[in-house]
Amino acid sequence: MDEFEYDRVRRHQWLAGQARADGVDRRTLLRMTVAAGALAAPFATMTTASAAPSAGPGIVKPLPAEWFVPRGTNAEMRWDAVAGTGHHTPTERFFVRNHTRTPLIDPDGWRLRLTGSGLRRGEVEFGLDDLRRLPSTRLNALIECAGNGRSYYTSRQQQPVPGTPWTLGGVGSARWRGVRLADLLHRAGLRRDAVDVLPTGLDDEYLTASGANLGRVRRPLPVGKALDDVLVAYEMNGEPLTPDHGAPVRLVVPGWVGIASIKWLGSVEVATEPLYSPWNTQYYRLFGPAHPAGGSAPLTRQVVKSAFELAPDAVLPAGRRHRLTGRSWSGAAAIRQVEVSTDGGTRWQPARLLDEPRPNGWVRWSHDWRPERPGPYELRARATDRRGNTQPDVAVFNTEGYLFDAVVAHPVTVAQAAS
Ligand SMILES: Nc1nc2c(c(=O)[nH]1)N[C@H]1C(S)=C(S)[C@@H](COP(=O)(O)O)O[C@H]1N2
Ligand SMILES: [Mo]
Repeated sequence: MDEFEYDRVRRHQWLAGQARADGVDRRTLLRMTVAAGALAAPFATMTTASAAPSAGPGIVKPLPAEWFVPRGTNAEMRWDAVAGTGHHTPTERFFVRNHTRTPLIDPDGWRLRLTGSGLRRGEVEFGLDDLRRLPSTRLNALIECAGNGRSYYTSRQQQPVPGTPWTLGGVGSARWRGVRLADLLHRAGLRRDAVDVLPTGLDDEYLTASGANLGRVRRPLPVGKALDDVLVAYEMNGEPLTPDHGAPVRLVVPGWVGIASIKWLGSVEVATEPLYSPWNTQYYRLFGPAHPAGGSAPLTRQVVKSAFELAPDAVLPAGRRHRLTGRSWSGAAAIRQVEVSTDGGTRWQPARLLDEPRPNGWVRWSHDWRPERPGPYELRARATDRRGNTQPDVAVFNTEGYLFDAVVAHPVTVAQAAS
């Protein structure tokens, strides 16, 4: 079943009253259902709520200013800090996105509980040793926040949006190791008519800015994706997971928006009816004039993006050759080509790709540039993936500022070379 078909079936189940909304106001949803009709994804509520401001960062690892930009409870990776660091993002420099704060979980007492109507023999538990004894799988995958690039809706397109104002550093790549979620589900006795799984984190319950308690961070996944390539990971870049990135165990959902990759995994409910949480109803859908009245379907795959490994407003001496480097990625397919413009978007030249393009990963690239005249410049990079998705000049607006995919102008200053 493809994602579209899946969503259709789910919607049908919802309309037939066979779904369960968890922490979502059912009356509101039903009203929207009637208003939106059966074709639009009908169960979303309109909202402009954004994350509560943080009391403190709640992040365990050090966040030196050369590596990170602090963003409330989150930390954004600085692109100039990862030039030359290899294909994957070193764990110490990996961005952090926390709804509340990083919990410290005792790995010895930790259990993963599988529960729900979608299991044949009832609840099953796994400890960390149980997971480590099962056959393991390695996987390269990016984690990228759905809001990565959000600030450009406001700064480049004059379309103000609430939420964490990420530039392009809400993304990282890592080598993960763990057990396929498919293996755990099959061991636990997955029923053939199960449709959704709901992974839940062990971090604190999430309070919105207006004080509503949305409960623990959790977001349903269709069984189709869960059985395909989702990993229950206990290792990142060859080491046990660190606290900020989900220790002892997190989900890794390749290609999808970061919220799918639940950290500090505590339980997975498996159900024969569609499941809902605020994270696939009022958040992580597209709302706005270009989208269906009740909001888009829940977000799945990430879009195409490119970033230069340069500080904003970097200063480069004139009359010298500079090797500009950067990375491009897509949630839908491997990258096919990357073009660079150094003249404000008039002429484009192909960048040199430094990695074999693969799905679920980024390609590093370089472009040599020798600016002669001092002054301000704007550098642009534009990628296209193997499905033909390319970066537009303008991203389609949505009220929460998700999935920004447009080409980003990177300002630099070319300075008179010292003689
Ligand atoms: N339990 C839990 N899982 C979570 C989150 C969270 O706050 N709590 N944040 C999600 C979001 S929005 C993103 S983008 C990724 C970020 O993963 P990272 O902090 O390892 O970079 O984790 C996801 N998993
Ligand atoms: Mo995110």
